[in-house]
Amino acid sequence: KYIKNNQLAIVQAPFCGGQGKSGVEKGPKYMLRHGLESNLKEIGWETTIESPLNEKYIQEMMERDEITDQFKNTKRPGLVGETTQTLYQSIAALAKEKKFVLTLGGDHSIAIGTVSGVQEAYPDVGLLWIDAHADINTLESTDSGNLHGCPVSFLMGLNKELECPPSLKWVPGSLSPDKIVYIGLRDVDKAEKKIIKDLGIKAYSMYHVDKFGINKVIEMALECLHPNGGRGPIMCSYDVDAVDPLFVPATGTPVRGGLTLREGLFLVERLAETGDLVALDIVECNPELAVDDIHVSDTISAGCAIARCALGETLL
Ligand code: HAR
Ligand code: MN
Ligand code: MN
Ligand code: MN
Repeated sequence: KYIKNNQLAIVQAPFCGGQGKSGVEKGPKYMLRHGLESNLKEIGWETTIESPLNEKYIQEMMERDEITDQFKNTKRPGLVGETTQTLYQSIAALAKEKKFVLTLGGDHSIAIGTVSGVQEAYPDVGLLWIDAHADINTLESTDSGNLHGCPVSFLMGLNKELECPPSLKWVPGSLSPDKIVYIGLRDVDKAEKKIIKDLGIKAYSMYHVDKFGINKVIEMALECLHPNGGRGPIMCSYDVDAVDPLFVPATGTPVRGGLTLREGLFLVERLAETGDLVALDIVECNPELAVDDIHVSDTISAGCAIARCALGETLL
């Protein structure tokens, strides 16, 4: 009921500036080369490919050095701020046109732009963050200085009272703590645990997946986002490292003990079933970190399967 005429915008976000390993910017190209667009057409979507970050920009990005672009401990805030603002503007427009927005990353810092854009079209959107990591470090709490570990703190406006790099001041930061739910967590920093606890954010770690099973976990998560059996728009920001590295080896920060591939796909199959999913990010596929071709194809086919299942592909 939110999406008009099965319109799907596939947004390429080939960005690696939120972390230190190159190769993650190749995610969109690999997923498209795997046949993602035609597979989505086969299940009924009218697709367009959007590339808001043009070639020249990407070239400049790769050449930007992190010595001049840093703010306290954080790396490349200028680059991350500009890139996410560009994505934000493009995605806000697409979502307002009532298109489903599928964004292919790129590292997870791009979610600063994607979620802010989707929120502009759907102010009450509920966000499911599927990840091994909580990505909620603030400018003060981040140890690594990598902004892909911080997008949720920007989306929630947690850096507003801190001294903030000018490039990231555009972020509305209006996501409230009861409009996000985590699933898949298993590598959360001490400072992040405190933020999650203090703000009362709902989080289902791998402990909860083991304890309740994935079906119960997704039902509880959906209930958190739109309580009392209510309905409303849902966005999913899916970091492929939520799935166990057995199935998704080519990613920047793999953590063992993750979701099985079926659990990872079931989550998005269930989201598709609600009919309320309006946007999806798939991030952190890094084909250059694969040690062999099997690792590349495992990772890329998992990323594509997540997209297809979220967009309604069924087993039967
Ligand atoms: N918590 C760590 C940091 O802030 C590592 C998190 C980044 N890794 C990710 N994000 N892939 O999901 O640096
Ligand atoms: Mn992440
Ligand atoms: Mn992660
Ligand atoms: Mn192997």
